[in-house]
Amino acid sequence: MAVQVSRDEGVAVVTVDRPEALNALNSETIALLREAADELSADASVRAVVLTGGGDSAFVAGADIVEMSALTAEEARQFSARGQALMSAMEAAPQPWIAAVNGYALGGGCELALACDVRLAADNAKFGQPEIGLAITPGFGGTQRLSRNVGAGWAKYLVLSGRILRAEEALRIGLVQGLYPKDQLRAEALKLAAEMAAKSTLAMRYCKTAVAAAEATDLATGQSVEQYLFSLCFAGQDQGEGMAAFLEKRAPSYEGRGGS
Ligand code: CO8
Repeated sequence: MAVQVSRDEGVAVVTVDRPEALNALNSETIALLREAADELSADASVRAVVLTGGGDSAFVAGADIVEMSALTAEEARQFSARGQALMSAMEAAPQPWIAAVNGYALGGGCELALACDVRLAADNAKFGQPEIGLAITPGFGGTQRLSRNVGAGWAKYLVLSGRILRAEEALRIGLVQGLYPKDQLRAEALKLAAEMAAKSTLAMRYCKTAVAAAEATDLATGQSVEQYLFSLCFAGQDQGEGMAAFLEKRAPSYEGRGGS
């Protein structure tokens, strides 16, 4: 299977595994990833997700160029739409998604990492949107999410040149949030996932929604989204438990339930 999913103590690991094509995304892989994203979103026992690539040289080396080379314009639109829907499903997931970028994250691979909430990279990781070199634009949301993450200047630099960034440069411009020696990346991603998995699932979901509103709305609307989500935390049970645990100097035990 080109996509494997494992679950352990509230953390799921999703691995894209097509060693013959450096984990490139063909239609089948996109469908399997979408299936996995939908299943994990519906599984309340999964509280954080780590997404990575199989093997040790690639996260995902892009959309599959063999498959794309034969597409008609309408098929290309549908391919782009299915890829974009996958990225949106990951963003809308109730749990945090952490990309553990263990090698090439190019084209659709960089876009897949950008659809995750947080990106951690190995020191051998490489990032870029090389589509211009194939005479196409990015098509899985890269032109949109890249500027939102690193600003229009860096987005244009990458999209217009097709140049590839090393992991240290990706860290410097804020494309990734952490950089680790290759053999430590997985453990670090799992450690972050476990920390997030221990938080209130209710507050986690509201935090994701509130930060997403910053990109989708003006400041006043975003602040009112924040205000209502903040108040909703007080209608659930986790807020009382979180604050009591702090005051009683003990670890909290969350139920993740909203108020009735
Ligand atoms: N698609 C299909 N096969 C690939 C891909 C890919 N994206 N990347 C690598 N492969 C294959 C190679 O063809 C090769 O296969 P084979 O052994 O049969 O020749 C195998 O994987 C190993 O690759 P290399 O021998 O090239 O490995 P190197 O270590 O020499 O090079 C690179 C690694 C630099 C990553 C190189 O493989 C490369 O440049 N790959 C292509 C990167 C790229 O351009 N990605 C962007 C693709 S476009 C895209 O993602 C658009 C997304 C939006 C689509 C919207 C819908 C229309």
